[in-house]
Amino acid sequence: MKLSVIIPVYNEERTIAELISRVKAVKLNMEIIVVNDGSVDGTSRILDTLDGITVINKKNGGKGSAIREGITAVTGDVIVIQDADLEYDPNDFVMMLDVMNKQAADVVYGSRVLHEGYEISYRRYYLGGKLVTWTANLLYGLNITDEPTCYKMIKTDLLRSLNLQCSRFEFCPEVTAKLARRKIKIVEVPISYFPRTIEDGKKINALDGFEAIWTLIKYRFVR
Ligand SMILES: Nc1nc2c(ncn2[C@@H]2O[C@H](COP(=O)(O)OP(=O)(O)OP(=O)(O)O)[C@@H](O)[C@H]2O)c(=O)[nH]1
Ligand SMILES: [Mg+2]
Repeated sequence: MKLSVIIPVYNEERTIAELISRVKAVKLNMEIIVVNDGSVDGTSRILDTLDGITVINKKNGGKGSAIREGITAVTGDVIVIQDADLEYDPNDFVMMLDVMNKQAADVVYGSRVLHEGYEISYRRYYLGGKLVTWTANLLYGLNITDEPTCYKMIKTDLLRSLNLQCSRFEFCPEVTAKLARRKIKIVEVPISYFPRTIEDGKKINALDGFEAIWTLIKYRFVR
């Protein structure tokens, strides 16, 4: 099985090179697709110097639009989303893929909450994540612990068939909602998490949290 790692990136000059070298260090059959979402800092220049990756340059449209563009270029059997920061540990791909194979699952989510010693950056992000997860469980009868996790590993054919419409951070709730509507099982595994601060470049905010909840409601009640 070949893993396709999609990395949406917008203005991450401080972390992109280190992140890509960490992903490359993972011993798996994989391809790395970096979607540069109209970065205006040094990101593009850094990407030009790196080899062994596929780079797609596009006009800025948000994380969801970047991922959708990335999906069209994938040649692997399984896709995982990797942010261009250092909040997650790509070594967790190995275990996630293993669980996917052993449990014959189509979808594996890495849960930060299930990991012992879960680190919290800001209380509001933690609570926001909890609220989004709780809403997803309530609306779709799920029983997951970390809906907004970046580490969503999904079979390529399945992810393509979801016909995603998202542009920004509503990627996560749209995927979860559409999987749940089809009654596709989401297997969760514990993953490590090293939260970054807003000064470090974290971009998501409270409005994105409300948009996530609205997206969950929309796909629950509207076709
Ligand atoms: N804000 C923003 N981020 C983008 C855009 N395009 C791609 N990204 C990338 O999306 C990723 C997530 O941004 P973060 O600010 O770390 O947000 P987060 O809280 O980790 O968000 P999630 O993991 O998506 O829940 C980063 O790798 C960004 O570089 C864009 O247009 N705007
Ligand atoms: Mg992040």
